[in-house]
Amino acid sequence: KKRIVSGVQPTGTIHLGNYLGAIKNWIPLQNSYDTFFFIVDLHAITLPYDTQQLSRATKDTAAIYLASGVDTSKASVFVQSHVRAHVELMWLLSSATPIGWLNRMIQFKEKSRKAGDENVGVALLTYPVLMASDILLYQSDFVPVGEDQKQHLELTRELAERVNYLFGGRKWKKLGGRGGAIFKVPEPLIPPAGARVMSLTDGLSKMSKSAPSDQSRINLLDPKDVIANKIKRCKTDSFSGLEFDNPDRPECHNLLSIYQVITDRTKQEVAHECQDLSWGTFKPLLTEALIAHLHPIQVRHNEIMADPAYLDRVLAEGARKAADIADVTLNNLYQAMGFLRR
Ligand code: AQP
Repeated sequence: KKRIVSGVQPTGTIHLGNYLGAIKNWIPLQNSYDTFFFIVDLHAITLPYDTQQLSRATKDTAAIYLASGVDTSKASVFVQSHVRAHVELMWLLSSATPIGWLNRMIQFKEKSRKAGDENVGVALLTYPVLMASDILLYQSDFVPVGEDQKQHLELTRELAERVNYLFGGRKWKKLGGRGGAIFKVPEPLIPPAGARVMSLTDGLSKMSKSAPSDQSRINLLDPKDVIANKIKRCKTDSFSGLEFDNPDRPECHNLLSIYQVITDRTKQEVAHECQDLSWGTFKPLLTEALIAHLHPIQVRHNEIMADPAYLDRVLAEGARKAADIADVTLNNLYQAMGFLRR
């Protein structure tokens, strides 16, 4: 079976962008792939954060995975920091990562500009190396991510090729030239719709956990009245009718795209249904569709959070399965890099 890994950071609350760009797409993949879905808590400390919140947000995120349909009889669900190989591999990979590759990363540039100099730790710069470790440890074939992670995934691919070139050679020869690179070079899986959900208050910025205004995003656990209020107040325009792909109407494209994905319909169907609608007619439709989709997830999330022993069991089992695979990759690399092994 081909393998898939993906994760979300337990920073703030999971929003519709994380859900449509990543989590929702995991569900059908579990049936045909060997899947590993983790909560990337080590990534959540790259900017100043609240230590009181981290473990709660980690559990919450795990419960959202399960409530969204991740099935533990098919997928392994675990917490990144529970599998030590992630950090260990990161150190080895750091030695093969040119610093210029990291300086080029758009997310680093944006986040460091916003955070201010004294809040920018080395970890914000080296974040993509940890992300590469997360992926390469599992010899993943595909990584389902939103559009914003494309550049980090490209770096992962380049790093895999570089390590295979630098350290894989001797091993390949020993294997009689049968292949057997240290890392598999993974491919991104970017959904055709929902890959870039935009802010409700500005159709040109991505919906994001760290945006200061909560009005800019739908959180997966927002109660019904909050969802209704956010949609009621979200930014629109004064054109008549509704349409996709008009560059002068980014908010319109975004809201129609959300409606399309949340109702599991094609772009053509939604374009046809909405072409003559006013905002006043469309907004209640969108609100209803969001509530109908998110409410059952919220109910399941609450049930899961009410049974912490169950969640602990799932995460322990997931970490055990993940560590078995991760340790093999890590040991291979130690060996290929010439370390004395015990
Ligand atoms: N707006 C988005 N549209 C589609 N996909 C998105 N993702 C994030 N935002 C959107 C996808 O969600 C997954 C997990 O993201 P993450 O938590 O690892 O980090 P992020 O991209 O930094 O998420 P945020 O919410 O935008 O946080 P901040 O505010 O810290 O930047 C990834 O697959 C991502 O592509």
